[in-house]
Amino acid sequence: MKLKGINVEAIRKDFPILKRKINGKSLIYFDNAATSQKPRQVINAISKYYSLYNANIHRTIHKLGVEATEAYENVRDKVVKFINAKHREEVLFVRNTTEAINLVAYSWGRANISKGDTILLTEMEHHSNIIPWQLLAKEKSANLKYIGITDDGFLKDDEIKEYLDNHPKILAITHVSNVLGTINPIKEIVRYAHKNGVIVLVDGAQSVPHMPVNVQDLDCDFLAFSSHKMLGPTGVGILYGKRELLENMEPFQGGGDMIKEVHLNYAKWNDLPWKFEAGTANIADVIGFGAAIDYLNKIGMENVRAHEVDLTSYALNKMSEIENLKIYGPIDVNYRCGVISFNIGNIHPHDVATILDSEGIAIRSGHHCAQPLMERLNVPAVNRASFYIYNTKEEIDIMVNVLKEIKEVFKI
Ligand code: 7TS
Repeated sequence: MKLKGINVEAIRKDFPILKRKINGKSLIYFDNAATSQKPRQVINAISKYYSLYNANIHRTIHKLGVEATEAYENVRDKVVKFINAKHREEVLFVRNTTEAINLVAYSWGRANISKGDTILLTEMEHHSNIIPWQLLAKEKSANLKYIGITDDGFLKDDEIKEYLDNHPKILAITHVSNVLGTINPIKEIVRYAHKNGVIVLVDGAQSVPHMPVNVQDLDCDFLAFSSHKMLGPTGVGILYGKRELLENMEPFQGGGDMIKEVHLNYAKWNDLPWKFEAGTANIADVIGFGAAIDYLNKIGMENVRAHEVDLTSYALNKMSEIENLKIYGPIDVNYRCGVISFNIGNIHPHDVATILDSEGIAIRSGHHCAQPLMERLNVPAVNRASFYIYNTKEEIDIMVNVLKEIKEVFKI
């Protein structure tokens, strides 16, 4: 089962959950865009921290505290390398992608957005890259504008240019759509945005786990992503920001660790990156995230991407053979990730997901926290199968067979 550098059989042995039976069937986990499963290396790293060197960080000189601080800060270095940031001060630990975007909307947004300014988004954003900007726009009487989508699931090129030419203050855009799977041409968009003096925040929640992402190459100003979608634990996210921007931003939250000195009536902020890490950090899960990065590095992100391209083109072919099954998003796998959203006739997605679940197959159905996109597609909901390193073509065959049975039962 060796696939373009990936030994899926060996990988699967590292994931204890894949041994589970669901309704007597082997679990087929196709809900990776929501959260990925965790290998034993990640679970063990968390357990080892609590068993052997649990202590608070950045404040103690005892052995356990030093070990915990080193382990936590080592993970920052791993993230710096993983996304090729220029400086370690540019990588901040937060709770998730959502918190990373809220941090920018709060700290950068409140200082830089004024009445009448435009915040540019796209119609394929996840709610977490819409709501923080809606809150900001309301507070500042600013405008929101959305780049539209073609029927093939791409951003409209002419609108990208037209809207950027009108000098919005910021473009907040997803790298990969969590519904359509579309990979947006971020590097080109950033270049065009910068020509117009526009800051760009990239939502990397669905890209960083699945392909090589290099912030210096993309030249984006901010990048947000979550550990839990890339083999790591929940409760850890990353905000990358260019040093100069972060230096000029006020803190997001106040409290311990983010200060240098505090007096009764004033305080001085800590250096980057700690200025933005108030309170006791999620130490254990950051350490777990480090193990996840090690795991992905061992496979190689090029190989992760190649495996998913292979699975996705296989699934797209098989699924397109099913009459009345509509697939959303680009058909060419060069422009899409391993996320396949679909509907079968007018069968409600929750019915499809329930029947698949009875066969041990986990997919997601619903609006996928992208209601404006659902409105654009003119559907209330879709089914979504999303793949990762431990998935196989055999699993896709099993899903496709059940989908065919569903079609028969519903007489579609
Ligand atoms: N941005 C995108 C593109 C996402 O897909 C998600 C989560 C988020 C942001 C938010 O990430 P969080 O870790 O802060 O929650 N997407 C999904 C999904 O598609 N199904 O469940 C969560």
